[in-house]
Amino acid sequence: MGVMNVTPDSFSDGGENLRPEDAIASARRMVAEGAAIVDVGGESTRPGSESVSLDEELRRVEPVLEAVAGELPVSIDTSKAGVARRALALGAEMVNDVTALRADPELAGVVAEAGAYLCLMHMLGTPRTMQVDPRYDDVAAEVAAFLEERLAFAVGVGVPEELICLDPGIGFGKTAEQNFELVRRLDVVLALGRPVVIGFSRKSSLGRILGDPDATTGPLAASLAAAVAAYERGATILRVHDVRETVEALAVAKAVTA
Ligand code: HH2
Repeated sequence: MGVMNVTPDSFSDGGENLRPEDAIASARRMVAEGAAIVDVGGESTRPGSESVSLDEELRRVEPVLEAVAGELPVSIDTSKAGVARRALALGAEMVNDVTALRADPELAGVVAEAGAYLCLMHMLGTPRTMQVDPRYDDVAAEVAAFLEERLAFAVGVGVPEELICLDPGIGFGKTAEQNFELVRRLDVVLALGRPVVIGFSRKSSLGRILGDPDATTGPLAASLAAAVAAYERGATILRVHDVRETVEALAVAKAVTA
């Protein structure tokens, strides 16, 4: 899953694809490089970020979706029913909601009605507060229990279980140690029986383990190691910024495990 942030402020690529023509070219490049899906987002959820209005989010993503959603496999990274509805009408196939259907009461119905794929992600708190001293007794068990409940909720409102994937939400209310533990103990989330998404790409835990306690991003080589580690533990969807390099790394990991 290639990351396409049409935002001025995303934590690692903010501003890069704010012009629709740049975003459209990047989306096409990601698919050419081997992405199975491009995740288009118009709102940053980096630690400390404030939410944007529906109009602003639509203004950012609509021109990109109009150009590519009918042509490429697209997921819309949004928590807003209004954005999801427009994206699905333009041909997006999946809704990636970092709030796992908790933010907008209308989103579940929009996904169910469209027969779209759905990604449910774990987050502790909100982007504004989530990195303020996150605590768990057992991070893997608590994240899995949350995802199990959200999965049951989504199925209950009419989203077929076979269209749903689960994501422990790397960096969303977790310390670096908790993020690494979630990948180490991915079997706890995999036990829920759905495909697991991991988005470790460029995240600050990668910079921190390399020795910078104030890192806000992580380098490419560390991102590739995280993707391979997650793949080896059973993740089947890797959400990444650097598609070509990740496809190359995963090709080798796959050749070894096959
Ligand atoms: N991470 C980000 C955004 N959306 N969705 C899922 N399912 N999993 C993730 O790990 C995930 C996500 C944050 O990364 P990015 O999009 O690069 O940054 P920003 O939120 O600042 O736009």
